[in-house]
Amino acid sequence: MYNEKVEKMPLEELRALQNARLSSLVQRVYRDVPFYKKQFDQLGLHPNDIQTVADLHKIPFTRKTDLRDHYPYGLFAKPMEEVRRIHASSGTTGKPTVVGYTQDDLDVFDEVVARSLACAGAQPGMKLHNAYGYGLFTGGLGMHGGATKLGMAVIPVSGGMTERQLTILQDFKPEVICCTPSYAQTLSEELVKRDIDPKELAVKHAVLGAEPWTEAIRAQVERGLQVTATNIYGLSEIIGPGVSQEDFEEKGTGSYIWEDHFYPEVVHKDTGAPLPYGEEGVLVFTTLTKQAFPLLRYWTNDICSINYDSNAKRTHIKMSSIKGRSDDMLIIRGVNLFPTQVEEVIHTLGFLSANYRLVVSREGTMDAVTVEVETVSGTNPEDDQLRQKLQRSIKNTIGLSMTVALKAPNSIPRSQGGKLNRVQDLRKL
Ligand code: DLL
Repeated sequence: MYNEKVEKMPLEELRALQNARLSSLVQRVYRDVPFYKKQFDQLGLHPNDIQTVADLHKIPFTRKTDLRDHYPYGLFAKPMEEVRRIHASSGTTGKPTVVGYTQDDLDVFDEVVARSLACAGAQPGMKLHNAYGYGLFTGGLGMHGGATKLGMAVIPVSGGMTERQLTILQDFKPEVICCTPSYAQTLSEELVKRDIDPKELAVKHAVLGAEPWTEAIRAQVERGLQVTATNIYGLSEIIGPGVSQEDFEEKGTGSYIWEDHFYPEVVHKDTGAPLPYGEEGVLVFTTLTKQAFPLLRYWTNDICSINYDSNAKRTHIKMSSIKGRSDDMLIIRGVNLFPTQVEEVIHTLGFLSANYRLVVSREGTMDAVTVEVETVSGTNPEDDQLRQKLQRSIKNTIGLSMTVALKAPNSIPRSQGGKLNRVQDLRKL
C-alpha cells in the first residue's frame, strides 16, 4: 500500500477531512471562479452554507456544457503564472475540454496514481511499460508521474506501433503494463500470432482503463498475457487516471475511489436526486483539493454504483465497473442499451471471444442491431446452433432481439493503441 495512513483512515476521520477540505474549496471557488460566484449569488447561496458533504445537494451540478461555455480557461481558479501543465480531452464533437494543474495539483496526481499502481500490484523497483498515449491525453503523463513517485522505472512507450511494443515486452522485461483494455486484447493476440509464450515475459500486472470493459476482456487478457488485470478509472476533468483503482487481490469487488481528494456521489440520471449506496446512476465528483481547475459536483455521465466494502483492505468507498457513458448509451426501439451488456452475455456463454462490435441501423422505422462476434479457434463460425444460442441469450438477458453474426477470428477491427469504439451506428450517417 502506497499511503497506508490515508488509505486505511477510519471513516469518521476521512469524513472530517472531506468536510474541512470541502468548506475551504467552496470559499476558494466562490472567490476565484466567477462562474461559481454567479451561480451561488443567483441561488442566494453563501459559501458558509456548505459546511459538510451533506450540504452538497444544495449546489447545482457542473456539466460538460459549462466547461465548453468557458473554453478554454474560463473556469481556471488560478492565474496562468501558477499553472504548470495543461491537458485536453477531445470529445466526439467540437472543441476539446481543457484542464490545468498547479504544482500542488501535479503532486496530488502523482500521489493518487502511485496509490493506484501499488493497489494494482506494482512495487518500487519494478518497471512500468506505459502504453497509454503521451500528449494532451492524461493517460501517458499521468501514469508516468505516479510510477516515478512510487519508485518504478518508467518505459514511456506510448500507444501504437504494436511490433515495437512486443519487442519491448520481450527484451526490456517490464513487470507491469498499463494500456486500454482493448489494446491489451490486441497485444495478447499478437503474442499468439507470433508464437511468443507469455511465460517468457516478466509482466505480472496489467492496469487497464480509459474505456468500459467487463470480465470477458479480463479473462482474455489475464490468460493471454499471464497477468492479473485490474481496473483504473479517471477523467481529465477530475484529474486523469487514478481517480479510482481496483486492488489486484480484490478483483471484481469494485475500484477504490481516493475519496480524500475526490468526493463521489451517485445520482439519478433524469432527476439528479442523490441515490443510496448500491444503486446505479450517474457518478458525480467534487474535487476536494484541486487548485487550478476545481469542480463542484461534476456530472461525469458515467453510469455505476458506489458502496463501502467492510471486508476490504482499505476504508475508501468502491465504485462498480462503469457500464458506459450515458451519452454513449444506445436507444434501441425505446430500450436503453450499453455495449458492455452484450459483452457480458457473450462472456457467460464461453465459446466466443471478447472481440465484438455492434452495428446499429434502421430498417424502415425500426432500429436493428447486429452483434458481430468472433469465434475462438476450434469453434466454427458457420455453426448455426451457436449463433442462435447467443441470439436467445441476448434476448432473454437484455430483452432486445438482435441479429447475431459469428465471425472468423481476426475479422473485427482491433485497438491500435487508444480507446476502441465498439459501436458502428449507421443511423448517424
Ligand atoms: O480516459 C483518463 C484515464 C487514462 C483513465 C488512463 C484510465 C486510464 P478522458 O480521456 O478524459 O480520461 O476520458 C474519461 O473515459 O469519463 C469514462 O467515460 C471513460 N473511462 C475512463 N476510465 C474508465 C474505466 C481518461 N476504467 C472517460 N472504465 C470517463 C470505464 C472509463 N470507462
